[in-house]
Amino acid sequence: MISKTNFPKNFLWGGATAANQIEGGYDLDGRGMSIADTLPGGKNRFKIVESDDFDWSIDSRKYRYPNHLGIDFYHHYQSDIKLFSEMGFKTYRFSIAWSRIFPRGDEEYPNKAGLRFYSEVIDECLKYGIEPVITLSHYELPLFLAKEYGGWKNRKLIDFFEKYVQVIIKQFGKKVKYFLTFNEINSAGQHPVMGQGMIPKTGSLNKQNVFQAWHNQFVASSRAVKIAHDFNRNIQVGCMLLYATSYAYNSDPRNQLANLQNEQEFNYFCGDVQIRGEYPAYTNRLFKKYGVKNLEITDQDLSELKKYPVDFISISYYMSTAIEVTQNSHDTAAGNLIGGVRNPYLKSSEWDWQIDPTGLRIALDKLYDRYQKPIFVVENGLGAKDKLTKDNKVYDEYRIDYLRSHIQAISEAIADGVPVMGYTPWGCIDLVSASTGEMSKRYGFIYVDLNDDGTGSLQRFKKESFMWYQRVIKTNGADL
Ligand code: BGP
Repeated sequence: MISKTNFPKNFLWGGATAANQIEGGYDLDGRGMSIADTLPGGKNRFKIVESDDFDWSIDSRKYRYPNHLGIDFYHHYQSDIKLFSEMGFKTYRFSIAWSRIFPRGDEEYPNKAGLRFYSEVIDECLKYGIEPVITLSHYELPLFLAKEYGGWKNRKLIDFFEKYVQVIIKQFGKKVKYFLTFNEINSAGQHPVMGQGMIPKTGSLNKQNVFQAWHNQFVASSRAVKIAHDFNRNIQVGCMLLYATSYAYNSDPRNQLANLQNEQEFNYFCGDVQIRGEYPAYTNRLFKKYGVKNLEITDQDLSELKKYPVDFISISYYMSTAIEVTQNSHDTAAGNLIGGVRNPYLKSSEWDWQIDPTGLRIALDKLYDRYQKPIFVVENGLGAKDKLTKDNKVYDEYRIDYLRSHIQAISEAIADGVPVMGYTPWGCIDLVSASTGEMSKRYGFIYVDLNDDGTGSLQRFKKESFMWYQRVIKTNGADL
C-alpha cells in the first residue's frame, strides 16, 4: 500500500538492541561480570532473582543459557551491521556494557580493550552512514557494584557513573550525537533488580530504596547531560521511559481517578524529573502511599536537576493497559508488565501483551502535550515464535502487521503535530529476551539460528519482514 508519506526527510529509521542481550564474549578482553550475567533463564527469572534466597555468589552462568553468550554479536558485529545497512538503517541504537569499560565499576582507569570494541562498532556504523544512538545503561551494572555497594540506592554510584560517562563522551563524543541515560528507568518500580542493580537481600523491594535509587539515577542523568554538553553542545541526551498507555476501564470517576494516578506514577514520575528538572507536585502523595521518608536529596542535587534536564524523550512502547478499582471480577492481562485488567477491545501477543497501535498515537500526543520536547520511539515490536522453514525462510506476516499498524500510528501522531525523531524497532536481529531469558521469543527482521538450549549454528537469515522494512525505509514510510 503506497500513500503519501509525512515522515520528515531526516527521520531516523533503524533498529535497537542491548549489550547484555546480544554481545556474548562475557569473559573476553577484560570484561567484568555484569548483573545481567547472573540472571537465570526461563519465564520465572524475575521471581527467582527477586526472592531473598537467590544465591548471587554462584556463577550462575553454569545453569542458565544463553544470556552470557547473547547471539555472539561480539564476533559478528561486522556482518550484522552490514545486514542493517542492507535494510537501509539510518540509525542503530545499542548499549555499552559498563562492565566492559570498568569491569568492577569503581576502578581508576578504564579497560582499553572494552573501549576498542565499541570504537570498532561505532566506526562500522559510520562506514555505512548509520547514526549510532548509545544507551549508557541498559539493564546493566557491574556485578561488583551490586554486591559491594548495594546498587543504585548507594550515592557513590553517581560518582562511578559520572566517571564512566566522562570516559565515554571523551572517547566517542566526536562521533556520536545521541545518547540515552537509563533504559526504561521507570520500570524499576516493577523490577528493581534489572533497572537499579539492587539485590533483594539488601532490600531492593523496599520502596524507600527504589525511590532513593531513582533519585541517584536522576542526579546521574543530569551529570551525563552536563558532561555531554560541556564537551559539545550539539550532543543530545535523552531519557528513556517504558510507556504503557493506560485507560480507565470505564467512566466511573473512581476508575478515572485511579487511572490518572497510575499514569502519574508509572508513565510520568521519572520523566517529570528528568525532563522538567524538578519533582512533580504529586510527589508527596506518592511518598505517602509507599511510606517513603527522608530521602537523601540535597539542595545541590535539586539545582543540578533543574540546570541539566534531558534534551529529548525516548520511549519503548509495546502495549497498553486498563485500570479498574471498583470491582475485582475482571480478568487480568497476565503478561502485561505493569498489571491492570484485560481490555476487551484488544488482542494480545503470545505472551499476553495487549496490542494497541492507537495507544501509541495517544502516548505520543500526550507526551508532547506535557513536555514539548522531541520524541524518539526507540523500542516497539512483536515477540513471537518464528518458524524457520527447510529452505531457511521465515514468513512473519504477523510481525509486519504489528509494525505496520504502529508505524501508521506514528505517522498520525506526526500529522497531529508531534515532532517524532525516529523509530528503532526492538531486537532488529533476534536476541535473548529480557523477561524470559530465552531465544524463542523473537523480534527480529533477521533470524538467528540459536535455540533455548544453546544449540544452533548462529547463522543469520533474512525474514520476510526484512524485505518489507527495507521498502518502508526506502520510501520513507510511504510503502507500508
Ligand atoms: C524492554 C527492554 C528490552 C527488551 C524488550 C522486550 O522492556 O528494554 O531490553 O527486551 O522490552 O522485552 P522481552 O525481551 O521481555 O520480550
